[in-house]
Amino acid sequence: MSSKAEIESNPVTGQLRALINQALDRYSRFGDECPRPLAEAIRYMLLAPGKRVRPLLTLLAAKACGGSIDDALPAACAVEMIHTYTLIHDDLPAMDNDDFRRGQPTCHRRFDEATAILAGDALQTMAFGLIAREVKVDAAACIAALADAAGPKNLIGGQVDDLAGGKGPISLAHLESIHRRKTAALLKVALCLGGMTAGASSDQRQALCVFGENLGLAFQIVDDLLDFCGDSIKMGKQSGKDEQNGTLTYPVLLGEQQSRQRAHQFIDQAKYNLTIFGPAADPLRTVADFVITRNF
Ligand code: GRG
Repeated sequence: MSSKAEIESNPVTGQLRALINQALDRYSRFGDECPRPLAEAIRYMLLAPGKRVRPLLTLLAAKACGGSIDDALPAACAVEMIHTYTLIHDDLPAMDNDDFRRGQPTCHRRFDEATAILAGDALQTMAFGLIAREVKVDAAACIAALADAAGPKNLIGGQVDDLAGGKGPISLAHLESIHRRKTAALLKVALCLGGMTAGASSDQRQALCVFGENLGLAFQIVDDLLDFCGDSIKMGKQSGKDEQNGTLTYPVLLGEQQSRQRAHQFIDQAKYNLTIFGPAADPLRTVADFVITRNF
């Protein structure tokens, strides 16, 4: 499974993506209570054709732990809201200054900078409100886990170091530390939240966490490789931006072939981390295969 068509036509991931898209649509209807340009900007990016990898992971983790998709759906959508806010803010002129995202003009290009900043802010508060209102088990713990992953020690801190690019230390350890925080933390918490909504055992939660960490590290190497040598049209965003922005990446540090090898190592390790689930985790293994073979 490597292309958009394949992820959509796969019976498990295709159906769940449709469910996620419907729920995101439902959770972002505001009526007259939200100024129209803000509501439009939020829905413009949230409902744009993203891969929905993170919410899929939440739902599939819940299933692997014997839980229900319905119970996990609000947490899954909350993770996608946080992810979408980071994309909107990352694309701003003050950060990566990108023109295209998810196959369409970036939020600040389609609207304006102030609206894009505020749409990102709104998505963040919507995510936490959604969990508080809709998650039935351990909502406070879910909020804390998501706040940790998205906060200064992880996602935001990783972004700060990423923006420093070539000005920071140039070593594999530093690059990996950025990837752990900027990318892997959100994939990891997406999985953990699935486990939490399903009442998973501590062994199951631990397995999901390490799976998420390894999957996230592979995900970011593949993202670096796609930026280095991918097809802008398939990806729905401009390639070559990392070099333009002086971003420290795997292909710059290790070259293309070694980067690919490292991504494969992380995926192999990630699949090994799923052993305790047996066949119940097969759909998660499918997502791991998608992560390493994706071309968008
Ligand atoms: C602004 C606080 C803040 C953080 C930004 C998400 C991010 C951190 C930067 C975006 C650029 C980037 C390469 C981030 C790493 C995570 C990543 C690979 C995001 C893209 O995720 P996909 O490929 O996107 O899942 P879609 O559009 O498919 O959801």
